[in-house]
Amino acid sequence: MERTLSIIKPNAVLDNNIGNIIAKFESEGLRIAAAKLVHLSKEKAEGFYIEHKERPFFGELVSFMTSAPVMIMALEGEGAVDKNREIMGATNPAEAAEGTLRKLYAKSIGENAVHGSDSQASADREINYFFDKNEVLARF
Ligand code: RTP
Ligand code: MG
Repeated sequence: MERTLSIIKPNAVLDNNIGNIIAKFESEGLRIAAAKLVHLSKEKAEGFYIEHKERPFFGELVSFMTSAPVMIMALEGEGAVDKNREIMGATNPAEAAEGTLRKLYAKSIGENAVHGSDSQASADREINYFFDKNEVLARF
């Protein structure tokens, strides 16, 4: 059984869409294995997005991700990494397919409602970055 990291970003939390987004994951067969609502520090957000450190949008990204609370989850299910990326849709909501979370809840390419790990290696790193081992539930 695969796991992936999902973050409901500040714009979707402020718009009161946490429940709608979780309902979509559950209806697609993903199960929540860990979850917390937190307000990220600048240091924690920078460390999470370290691979984008040299990108022109890095400052804007960190400032957005620390602007309000985020809901961080480990999602579990068959093919969880790819399934979550499919449910999210394209990074840019203008290119996201109908019915995807970004089509429904993103405001812009920056404020795009959700994050999802892009590979199993990223998922393992990202889940360990935010959760202690004993906070991620075994299959149930
Ligand atoms: P994510 O990591 O958040 O799941 O999104 P992603 O893989 O689809 O996109 P990625 O290339 O990893 O970019 C990370 C996040 O940076 C913001 N971004 N802003 N202003 C811009 O041109 C720009 N490009 C990317 C987005 O919030 C994106 O999700
Ligand atoms: Mg990414």
